[in-house]
Amino acid sequence: MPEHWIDLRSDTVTRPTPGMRAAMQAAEVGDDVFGEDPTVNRLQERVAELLGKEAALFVPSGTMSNQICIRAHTQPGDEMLCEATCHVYNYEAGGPAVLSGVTCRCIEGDHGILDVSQLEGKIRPINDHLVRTRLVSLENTHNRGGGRIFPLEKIEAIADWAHGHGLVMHLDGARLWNASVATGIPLNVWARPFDSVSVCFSKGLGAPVGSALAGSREFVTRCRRIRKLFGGGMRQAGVLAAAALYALEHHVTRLADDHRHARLLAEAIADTPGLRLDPPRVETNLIWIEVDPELGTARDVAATLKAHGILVHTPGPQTLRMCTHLDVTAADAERAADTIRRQVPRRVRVAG
Ligand code: TLP
Repeated sequence: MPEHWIDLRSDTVTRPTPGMRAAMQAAEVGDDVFGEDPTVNRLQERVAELLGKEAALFVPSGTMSNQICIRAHTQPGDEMLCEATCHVYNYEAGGPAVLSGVTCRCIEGDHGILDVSQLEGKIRPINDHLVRTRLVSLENTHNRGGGRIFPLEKIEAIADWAHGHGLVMHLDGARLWNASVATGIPLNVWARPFDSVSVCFSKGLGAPVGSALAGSREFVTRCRRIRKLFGGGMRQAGVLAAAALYALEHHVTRLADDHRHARLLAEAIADTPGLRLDPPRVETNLIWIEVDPELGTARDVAATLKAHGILVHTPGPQTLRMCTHLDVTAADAERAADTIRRQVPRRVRVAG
């Protein structure tokens, strides 16, 4: 077994750094269900400020954050418009249906990206037979879309259309930090078109736990009650908020390294017969790959890489995902790229 694993399965696998652990140990805490945890309050203020919103709320996970927002924006029998491969619909255990009684109308995008022309005409007329179209949910960067950045002008066009028709806009910004670092566009500009924004500290930023949602003060007050309903009220959560604050201070600009490492891996994949980047251009820290059946299955390729100390995710029979993050160094990325180039084609020769 290799001494040092290079874990590219997800950017959720990072472990808190010594600096982060020290910040957690030193955190001042109180009972956050009483609103008395000073570190949680500080984090919430900081997130609201970064996203240009009136208020923010610390929650245990990205899933809970998205689902609280959906619940707060809707009534049972409402409909949400979203992209067909989005996380909120596909990977949150049916949350909109189960937790909010909301139906999802999924619209196929281009690697997660929708154009306003695809939404036009999708609002149901007011009629006793019909669901009420209420909410548009977008994702930036788009996970299943290959870490693509949702172009700002497309978001703004969708928001103008949605608001013009009385709909509300939610953003699953689990990796909004990556979009901001890759484009240089500040977080508050990305967040402006949305009524609610969810961000995660436990992916690219490397915190062990935690997400936050942000919006108007009135919206966040309603979300606080729903957080309690969903069992997400936490007590001395300052130890976790301290990790998130530390990550905001120390781990945002370094996301550029993750993007550089992802491009390094993407070049190796592009050079490897039998592997195809999908989408072909890697914009942030996620790399989605289609495996030619002649090479084998995604699991076969993953097993080959595992034998050389590299772990990747196999979300589909012919689909692989690799993800760069805080615990993948430049040397790791180079080693992984080199292993892909050398070992994956050899698989075919051995198998053939
Ligand atoms: N994504 C995880 C898995 O759930 C697939 C991953 O490994 O990428 N929004 C987006 C865009 C996400 O990618 C994720 C997690 C979430 C929300 C949910 O966050 P958590 O895991 O904190 O509930």
